[in-house]
Amino acid sequence: MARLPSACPLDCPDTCGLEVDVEDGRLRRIAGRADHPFSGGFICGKVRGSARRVYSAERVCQPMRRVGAKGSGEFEALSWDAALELIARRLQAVRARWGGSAILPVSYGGSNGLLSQDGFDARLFDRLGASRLLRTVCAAPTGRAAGGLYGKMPGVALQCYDQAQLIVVWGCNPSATSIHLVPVIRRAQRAGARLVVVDPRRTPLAGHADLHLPVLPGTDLPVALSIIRWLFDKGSADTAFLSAHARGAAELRQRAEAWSFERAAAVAGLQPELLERFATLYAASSPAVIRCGWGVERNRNGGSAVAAILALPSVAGKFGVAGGGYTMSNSSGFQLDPRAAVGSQPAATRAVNLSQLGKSLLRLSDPPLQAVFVYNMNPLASCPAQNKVRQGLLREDLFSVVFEQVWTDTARLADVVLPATTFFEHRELKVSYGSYALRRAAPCIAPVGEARSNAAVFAELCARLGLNQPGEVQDVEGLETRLLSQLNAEQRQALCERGLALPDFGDAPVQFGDVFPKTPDGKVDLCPAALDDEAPGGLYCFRPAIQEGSLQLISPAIPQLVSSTFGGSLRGPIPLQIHPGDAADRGLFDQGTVRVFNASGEVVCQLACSTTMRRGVVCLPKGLWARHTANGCTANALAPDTLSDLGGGACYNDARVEVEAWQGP
Ligand SMILES: Nc1nc2c(c(=O)[nH]1)N[C@H]1C(S)=C(S)[C@@H](COP(=O)(O)OP(=O)(O)OC[C@H]3O[C@@H](n4cnc5c(=O)[nH]c(N)nc54)[C@H](O)[C@@H]3O)O[C@H]1N2
Ligand SMILES: Nc1nc2c(c(=O)[nH]1)N[C@H]1C(S)=C(S)[C@@H](COP(=O)(O)OP(=O)(O)OC[C@H]3O[C@@H](n4cnc5c(=O)[nH]c(N)nc54)[C@H](O)[C@@H]3O)O[C@H]1N2
Ligand code: SF4
Ligand SMILES: [Mo]
Repeated sequence: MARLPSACPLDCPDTCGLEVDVEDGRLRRIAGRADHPFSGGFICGKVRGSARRVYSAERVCQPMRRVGAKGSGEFEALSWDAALELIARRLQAVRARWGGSAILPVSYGGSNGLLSQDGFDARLFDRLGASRLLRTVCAAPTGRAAGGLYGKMPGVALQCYDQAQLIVVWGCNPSATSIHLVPVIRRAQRAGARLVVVDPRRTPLAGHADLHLPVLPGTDLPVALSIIRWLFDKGSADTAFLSAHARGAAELRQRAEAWSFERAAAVAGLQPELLERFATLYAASSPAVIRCGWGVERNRNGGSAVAAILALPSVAGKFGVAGGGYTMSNSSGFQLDPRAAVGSQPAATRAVNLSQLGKSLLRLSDPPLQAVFVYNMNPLASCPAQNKVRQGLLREDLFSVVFEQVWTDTARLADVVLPATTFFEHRELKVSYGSYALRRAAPCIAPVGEARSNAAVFAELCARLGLNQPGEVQDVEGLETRLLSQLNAEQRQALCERGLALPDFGDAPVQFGDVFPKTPDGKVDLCPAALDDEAPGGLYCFRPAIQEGSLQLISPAIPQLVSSTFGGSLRGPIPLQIHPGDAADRGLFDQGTVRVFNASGEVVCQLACSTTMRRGVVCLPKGLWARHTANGCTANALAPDTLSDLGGGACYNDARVEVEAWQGP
């Protein structure tokens, strides 16, 4: 038996170091690598058990071609050569008749690092002149807001949270989505730190918090602005910091002016006293750190809300000490660009917003989308407006390729399905976005069945379509060498010896001590003109919820299901969570079957009454597969394809629904 080093590249802030036991060429045990910082030897249950997924009956093992009607699930095997020839021919035909922009790559980045995304795939689609995909289903509004205020300033490292006196967990549920942060927070609490949680639900950490603000979804903006107003009014704003390091403070103050605690609390569905207690605690505590999560962004006000939250440490003067400041995404330690490494650049073609995939498949013209190539993503599970996505993918005149590890609901709708390797079967480089590390993983086992890596398949398609230029990088080894050449000698050595390299500034930067805003003038811009132009009504302009549907549906992660990747092995049914009072008002019973509906669709599922829910808000987790509900639809059938104020992000948590007892078909 061999014990091999690896690293988990899933879309998760923690990027754990792994050790993998392999016997007779098969995965036996997957565990955490004890000598790796932050993850320190323990990993989530999903990845610990992921050998089951690697060898599951649902694995795509060969290239397959549809033989029955679209969506019927009838496929026949074909050779790789025949499959790639078919795809190359169809893409060429679409380009000849409609132009390159009739082709759309559809990807997000489920388990993908620098070697399996934005390298050879980018070269293929850039050079075909395909439509450009705006990957907005996650992190687009947060990225716009954080970038606008601070440039890509590195945030507080998660392992430094035990140095804080006050920890604010805002729209984030680390118990499901960043498990290694939980023990750090609990340790800090034992040493006397206070914890505030801002979340519509009583999450596990909210249950341990000194203060829990159960805001209505989409109302963080007035909450944050009311605290900003109070800080200025009470003389608690750090005017010395603001005049030395920030621009736009007067403008921000003016825009916060309308938000008294009373008014913000009324909009957010809270007691005003809670806001005052929060503001007082924040002003009085140092170091104070805010972990802003992605739950804040998934609504019409998400971008401005994140901007207002990230403005708080500037206004209150919380920077310059270890454990003080904010964390959003800590991905800026390394600037490695696989697209540049393969010599490509984005084509100047039209942009298609991934959060409006369904609408784009159904309605785009000039030219209409004629071919989609799905990889690193499960759009039927993950995109809003699921019924439109399904209808779009079922279009008879659309040629669709799905390059997948397992038979997802999306794969079942494809014309051609290609088998993809998992990260146990291909090499990968991954920059963490929680702790600060670049990790490297070599393959531990041979590809299962005929699976191939993204790099191999996209490089081969580039070759078949004559898109390569002489002297360019042609394979994954060449790509990796190019990327590693951008590191310094010490980082390269650490990566080779320990599988892990740290950024120039180390792994625990102090904001305004070691790292500073990466804005053009090095200052915080509290009211950036570009964001002000982009947000409807201007930055920090609150847009009230659409008043249809008496309940707000949110669809955050749960521990077993942070994305759809592990949905295949999760047993159903998965219930809709509701406050017992909201259930009683509607004559609904715990564990009864209900119909959750709005104008976009309906979900038939079980009901679970839970006092972790607040009144007016129901919850059905993200990442569900058709098998998890009675009618095959999930939260995304109810999520609108409207866009957030910044970054064109998805508004999953703006869904408004009614719930009634299911009367049968
Ligand atoms: N192990 C593992 N971890 C992962 C991932 C993985 O694949 N594996 N995926 C990662 C990815 S892609 C992401 S984006 C993150 C997401 O992780 P988080 O940042 O935790 O985001 P969510 O799970 O969407 O929601 C977090 C919380 O926000 C609350 N919420 C919903 N709406 C609002 C609102 O309007 N305001 C406030 N204040 N709270 C709200 C929800 O109730 C929820 O408890 O997790 C990452 N973590
Ligand atoms: N309702 C609702 N929907 C949401 C969200 C929400 O809060 N609410 N959150 C959104 C968020 S935060 C995110 S990040 C997205 C995630 O949505 P997706 O990007 O769809 O992520 P996954 O569900 O993990 O699916 C990734 C797929 O890629 C495949 N894959 C993994 N590695 C490889 C590879 O190397 N090659 C190939 N070819 N395929 C591979 C996996 O098998 C998996 O099926 O979902 C979004 N959807
Ligand atoms: S906690 Fe995150 S990084 Fe660690 S093994 Fe699980 S998914 Fe991977
Ligand atoms: Mo995400």
